[in-house]
Amino acid sequence: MVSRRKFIAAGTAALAGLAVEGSAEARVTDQPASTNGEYTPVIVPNGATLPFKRAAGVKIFHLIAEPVQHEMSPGLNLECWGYNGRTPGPVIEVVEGDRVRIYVTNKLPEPTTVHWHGVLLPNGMDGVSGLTQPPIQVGETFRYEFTFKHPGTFMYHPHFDEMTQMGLGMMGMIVVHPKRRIGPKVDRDFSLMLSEWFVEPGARRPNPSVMNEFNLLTFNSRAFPGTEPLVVRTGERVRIRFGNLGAMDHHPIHLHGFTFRVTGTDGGPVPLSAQKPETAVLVPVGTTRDIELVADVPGDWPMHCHMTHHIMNQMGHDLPNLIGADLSKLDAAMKPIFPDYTSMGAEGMGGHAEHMEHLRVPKNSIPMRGMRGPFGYIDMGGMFTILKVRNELSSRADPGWYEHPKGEVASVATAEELERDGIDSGEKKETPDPHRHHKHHAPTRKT
Ligand SMILES: [Cu+2]
Repeated sequence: MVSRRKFIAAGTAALAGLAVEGSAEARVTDQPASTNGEYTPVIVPNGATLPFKRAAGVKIFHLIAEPVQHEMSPGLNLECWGYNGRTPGPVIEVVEGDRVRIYVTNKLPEPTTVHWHGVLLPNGMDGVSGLTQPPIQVGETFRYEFTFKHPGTFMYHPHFDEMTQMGLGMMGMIVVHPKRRIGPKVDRDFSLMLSEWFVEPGARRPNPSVMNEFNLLTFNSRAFPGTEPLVVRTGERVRIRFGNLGAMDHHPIHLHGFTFRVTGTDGGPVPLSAQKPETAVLVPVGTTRDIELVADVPGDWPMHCHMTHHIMNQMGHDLPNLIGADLSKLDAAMKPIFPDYTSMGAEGMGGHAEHMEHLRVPKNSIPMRGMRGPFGYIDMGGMFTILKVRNELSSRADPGWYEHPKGEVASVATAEELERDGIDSGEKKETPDPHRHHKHHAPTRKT
């Protein structure tokens, strides 16, 4: 029996008292990640970069490890752990050769450390509790200081109680721009952290102890429909940086509409001779991958993990296989007991995501939730977002749904077309209704 239940189965501390050494020109200023034309600043959908101050040839950052309130998608608010009020933590963005001093304050209920994944640095700055440093006790602030020697996409995360701290959201990306540009200039440079979570429907805290049953898969700790689209102008060169600090799963990230090349990993830039065209990139746990493409075709192009269980929201997996079963007797028997009972699965799962919007589900849960699109319901969630490519853009805000040129949308074939091309559809000949759809997919826009 498939029941509904089965499915449901900023930092606060200022940089006070920083000693500024050196000459009179050494001054501390609040500084956004301003580029002076050095590089294209990174864009963090649903996220932020970490502000820094400059002092005597050093960039000074302050990370605060702390519990955070986090909306994973509309309707799902969680108590996570992160940095500076968010998960993932803000992106640390620097330039090759930068010397940094990174203060880490621990406001968690237990010790922590920060490891700088992929960064080449002195051993004592590596952030491994017990091995290269003592843990940062509750309330303490540690200082890390090193020079970013090579460009690339790296990550930071705790190396203390990793399962709990990372399972609750403690991770972040590091972007090191090359001192001298490698390859063509990119117009848009995006950063996405891939993570996986288990949140019991209705619960407010992710459970970090599960090993396989992850039911929320996220880009920058947001599950579709909570993911902000990537908005670009037609013809722009786009870089997308992926990092994976999930516990167990590697993610083949697939982009529709384009081929791209993998131009970098957490080892650094990939030489041109080793770049090959791809449409999906596997991002294994504990690695980063940079891809680059020219967005030369306008439209709404999905970008998602190709593991189908990773584009669902809070889907239970201990379900019997009911494909093809006759459930009418079961439905009739259940109605007097549970008036809103609906068995599912005999004709596949399509449409049930939309149905879930109307069912009573536990508060603070998004079982199988998707989103209403221009042609009906998009019954996907999780690790799914949209690359929106437009000829005209007045701003970089979400431009809404793509307006397709006339005649460029797949639609029901007419009787004349079938006849013309000798296609026997097996259907009785009748005038087709161009707006006929599956019962759950009433179109909201005329095609
Ligand atoms: Cu995946």
